[in-house]
Amino acid sequence: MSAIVYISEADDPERWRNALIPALPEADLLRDFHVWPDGMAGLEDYGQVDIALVWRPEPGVLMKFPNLKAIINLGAGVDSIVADQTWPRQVPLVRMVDPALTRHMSEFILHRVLHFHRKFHIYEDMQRRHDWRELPQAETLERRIGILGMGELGGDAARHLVALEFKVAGWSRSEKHLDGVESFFGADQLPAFLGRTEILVCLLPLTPETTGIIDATTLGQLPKRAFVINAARGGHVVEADLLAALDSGHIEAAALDVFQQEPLPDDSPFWNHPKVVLSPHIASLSVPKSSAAAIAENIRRVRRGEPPRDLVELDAGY
Ligand code: NDP
Ligand code: OXD
Repeated sequence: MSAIVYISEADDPERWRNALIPALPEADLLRDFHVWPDGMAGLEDYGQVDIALVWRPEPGVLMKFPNLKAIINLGAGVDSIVADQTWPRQVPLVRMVDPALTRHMSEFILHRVLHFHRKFHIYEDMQRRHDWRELPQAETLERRIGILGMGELGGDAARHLVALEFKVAGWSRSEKHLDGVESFFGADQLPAFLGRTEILVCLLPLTPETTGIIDATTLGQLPKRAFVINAARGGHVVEADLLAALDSGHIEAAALDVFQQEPLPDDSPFWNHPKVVLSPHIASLSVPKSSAAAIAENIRRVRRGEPPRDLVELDAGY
């Protein structure tokens, strides 16, 4: 007996069930797809559940299912799961790698980079003041973009920025070999990477090593009037340090999609900050129709006793 439990408050479970039905035709998902916590009535025993489809499950909930063969995350970042002290570490944890998720993130990064590069943060303000002037424009071929995190998302964003002929560098744990992208890796090379970066993009996973990585020290290593784009996790940024750097003018402007506390509290200084453009954690969104085939294939693999693809490396935490 096998069954799927869906645990997420962020999305409509029917979108996921409807996408999975054609992708996994051998399963009876009208019977064997249960939505936590209110749709569990048809299940006799939690021991029947072998697959958990999750997004930010509440701490402790995964422990209730003793026979899980895989926890499949419905997003790329698994930080909320690995932060749960009770998370069953012996169960394979799969993260989302999906072309639509990747594409949407690259769209977001391109949009924000171009916004700052072409000075729309200033032109939009000028419009409000009826100010018709042309500002000096930096040359694309000389504009230095730096991406923290060169995985699925950082790598794709880098490729798109290279296609527009920006000068692109990436920082990761291991060295990368991407056409047109200068690779920096490891903690030792972070200051040199930051020193050459005018527009900083964060696409790191949130781990103990990367928490608070954008702080007064690293911001201070960026050149004066640099820009910061954070589309990864709020925990990467020490928010008070970023606010201080914006207020001092060392950082010219920031685009923030993610925050320490989400939803962003009503009294957050970021809402009305003149140098901040923000969005409600929508840089990229999971698309059930696009990711259903890969999820179904992983379900098949674990049910056959094979390891799933896109496994999270437990020691690395991402
Ligand atoms: P990947 O696991 O594919 O890539 C992570 C990258 O970060 C790798 O290049 C890795 O290096 C690098 N990295 C990890 N730890 C370190 C470290 N300590 N020092 C240097 N580099 C490090 O992740 P994805 O690209 O799929 O996703 C990245 C993050 O984006 C997610 O974890 C999630 O938090 C966020 N995200 C945000 C979304 C949003 O809507 N705002 C949507 C989707 C994702 P190496 O290659 O050497 O291993
Ligand atoms: C993700 C996200 O990690 O949407 O996929 O934040």
